[in-house]
Order: sequence, then C-alpha cells, then structure tokens
Amino acid sequence: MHTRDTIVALSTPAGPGARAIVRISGPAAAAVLAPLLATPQDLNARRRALLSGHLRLPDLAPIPADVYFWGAPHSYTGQDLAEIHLLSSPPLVELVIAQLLQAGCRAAQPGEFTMRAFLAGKLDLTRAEAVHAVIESTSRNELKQALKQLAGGVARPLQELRDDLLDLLADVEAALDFAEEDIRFVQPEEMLKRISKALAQVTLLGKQLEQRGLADRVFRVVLTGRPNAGKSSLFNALAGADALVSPQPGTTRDYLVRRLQLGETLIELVDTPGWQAETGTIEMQAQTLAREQAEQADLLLLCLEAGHPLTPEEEALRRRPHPPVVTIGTKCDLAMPLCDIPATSAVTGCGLDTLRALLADYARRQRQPALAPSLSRCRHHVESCLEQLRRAHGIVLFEEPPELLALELRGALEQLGEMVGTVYTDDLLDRIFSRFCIGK
Ligand SMILES: Nc1nc2c(ncn2[C@@H]2O[C@H](COP(=O)(O)OP(=O)(O)OP(=O)(O)O)[C@@H](O)[C@H]2O)c(=O)[nH]1
Ligand SMILES: [Mg+2]
Repeated sequence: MHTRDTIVALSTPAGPGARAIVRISGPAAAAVLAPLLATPQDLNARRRALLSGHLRLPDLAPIPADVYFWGAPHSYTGQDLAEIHLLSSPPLVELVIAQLLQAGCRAAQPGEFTMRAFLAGKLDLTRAEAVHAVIESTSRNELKQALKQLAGGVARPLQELRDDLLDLLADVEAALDFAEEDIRFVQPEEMLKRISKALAQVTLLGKQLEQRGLADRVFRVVLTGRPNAGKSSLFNALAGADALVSPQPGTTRDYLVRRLQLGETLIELVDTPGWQAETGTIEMQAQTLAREQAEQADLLLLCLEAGHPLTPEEEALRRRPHPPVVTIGTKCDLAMPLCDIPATSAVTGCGLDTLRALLADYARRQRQPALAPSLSRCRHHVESCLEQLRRAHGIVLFEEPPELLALELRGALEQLGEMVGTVYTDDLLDRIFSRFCIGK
C-alpha cells in the first residue's frame, strides 16, 4: 500500500454525459493540478477551495470545469484531495487523466480512495464496506441497510462494547500485577456480571447481523395471480403441500410458505390469495397479506389460466422491473396456454420439471446482496468473540488462573477490533477494497 503516491481516476461512470468527476488524492495533488488551471492558484495553503473556471490543456481551447480542493487532513481520504468536475466526454476525460499521469500521478486501484479514507481513520471497515454496498445496492431495502451501516449502525455499539471489555481487561491485568499481594480489584461476581453483559451485547449484535443476514436468505418465489388461477394447486404439486383448493374464487385467504430443494438449490415457495376486490375485512386483510408477500419476493410467478388472455393489470405487472416476473400457464390439460409462456398442469404434472429447473436457475443467478461480504466477515468475528467470552465466563466461574482470563479477553477484543478494522491485515484490506470499482 503506497499511500505516498498521488493517485488519479475517473470516479463517475465512463461514457458521454452531463458531468464527469476526475479525482486526485495524495501529497502532490496541488502540484499536479496547478499546470492545468487557467488562472494560477496557490492551493497548498488552502483548506478548502472551489475554483470555477477553465482548464488548460495543450493545443485545446479552454475547457469549462469546476475544481474542488480539500487540503489534508480535512478531506475524505485525509490527504490533499481534488476533484475536477467537467463535461463527460470520453476523449476529454482521457486527455485530462493523461495529463495528470504525465505530471506524476499514478492510476488508482479499485477502492483505493476509500482505502485511503480508512487508513486515515476517516472510516472504519464496516463503514468502508457500507460505502461499497451503497454504491452497489439494487433495491431500496439493500440501500436502507447499507446506509444504516454507513451511519455507524455496527461500528457504534461495537465501540462501547470494546471500551467495556478494555476496562475489564485493564482490571484483570492490574490484578495480575499485584497477584503476590492478593489484592482483588474486581470481585468475581462483578466480573461475571460484566462478562455476561458483554455476552448479551455480542449476542444481540449477532442477531442484528442475522436479521440483516440477507446473505443466507433463501430465494423467495411468490405465486400470484387472479383467484382460481390454480396457484394453490401448483403450490401443492411443487411442494407436496396440502393447501386448500376449490373451484370457488377466493379460497386462499392467508399465505403459506414451503421450502423446496431443487437439486442443490433451496428456494422458498409462497402461495398467496388471488387478487380480488376488497369487499370485506377478511378480503382486505387477505389482499394486504398478498401485497406484502409480493413485495418481499425475489421472483413473482404469475399464474395465468390457460385460455385466458392477459388483463391490463397482469400486463402492468409483467412490465415491472423488480422483482422479476415469470408468467406461466396453468391448467394446460384443459386448454392451450399463451404461446410464449411455460405451460404447466397441476393435475397431470406436465411442465413441472421445466418449471423447477427454471426456478432453480433464477435462484442460482440471484446476485448476492451488496452487504453480504461485509455481513459474513462480521458474523465470523461475532462467533469467535462469543466463544472467547463464554470461555472467559467459565474461567471466572471455575476460578481458573486469571492469566487465562486475560488471554480470552484479549482474544475477544481482537475479534471486535478486526470487525471494525482497528486490527487489520493487508490481506483483509486487499480483499475488501478490491471489490470496489476504480475511482471509489
Ligand atoms: N384441470 C385442472 N384443474 C385445475 C388445475 N389446477 C387447479 N385446478 C382447479 O382450479 C380450481 C382453482 O384452483 P386453486 O388452486 O384453488 O386456485 P387458486 O389460484 O389457488 O385460487 P384462489 O386461492 O381462490 O386464489 C380448483 O377447482 C382446482 O381443482 C389444473 O392444472 N388442471
Ligand atoms: Mg389458492
């Protein structure tokens, strides 16, 4: 990691557009920028500056641009940092970057700006990962989680927990120093209380991570469609369930969930009430449940009874970008389905294998949620920390030597430290920051 280099990269998507941002970070940021500015400026002594004007490039007319400059340590990366905001014209951006490279900059690696922010103590690791997750999020839910983490959702409670444990470790170590004199700094009951509190906090943290643990979430397929379309029959046929089925529209009032093992892929299949006018309280509740389930779906399976044309409502649903909607023909033993959709029959079982393969394929291709790597990294540390705290508890309880207690407490602290990145290894940093795109 060479943070003494001055790095440059385009930090907006490449291609024509209204605005491109070229970012420069490092000790030479002011120096490499100076020759590009149409009006000479002394940036070195500046804490913050916005220069609206023009850039000068050899053999070109002046280029309109805004240049933002933040002097170290008052910037995102903690170093001198500049951003050139200019029209997003690929050849223009290329020329500006080429000029900066010639002036002594190095092309930034993926995530290098955020890594510098981390190394400068501006971000802890969980937040750095959240920056990545915010950028990568594809749904409102993912964005919400990532923003929460960015706002210190994991790091802040961790800090308090670490402080508590550090105090405890300090007490244990002080007692070790005075072991000869048989002075007890903290009574065992007090020690147990403090360890139990830490245990409870880490357990809670683990639960919170679990709730955000979209990483291990099972792909959720929700059956939807008009009443009587054959959703429950299909649900039964696929999941070996015995949901109520009847020729009367509006049979299903609640939602039902079954897990299906499709080869190596596990999915969750959800049967929901058919869409109906809300004529009474029960119907209203049923419709609310159906909508809620549809919102949480990773895939909607729109059941369309063979021989029935698509309604405008169904057409509209099929056009929705998220979640993906797959339309299938049901009751194909009775009539011909629309030609471009998979045909199934819950009665003859025809088309079910194809449908299973299709669902498994969708589930496999599901993108990992943006926070997933961060979550699994944190979870690993939470588990190890819990284990060490439990051992620490046992040591106090069974009056084992306090040296062992100090060892376990130190271990637990190390796990928490690694989670926020106070203790880190180059390898870990590489793993985390290499997932970023260049310019971030
Ligand atoms: N012949 C034939 N009949 C079917 C098939 N699937 C469902 N049916 C019949 O169609 C009727 C409605 O089926 P359901 O599975 O209850 O339909 P649903 O979509 O769950 O209906 P709601 O719960 O009311 O929304 C029942 O009488 C089923 O026996 C099929 O593949 N072939
Ligand atoms: Mg039903």
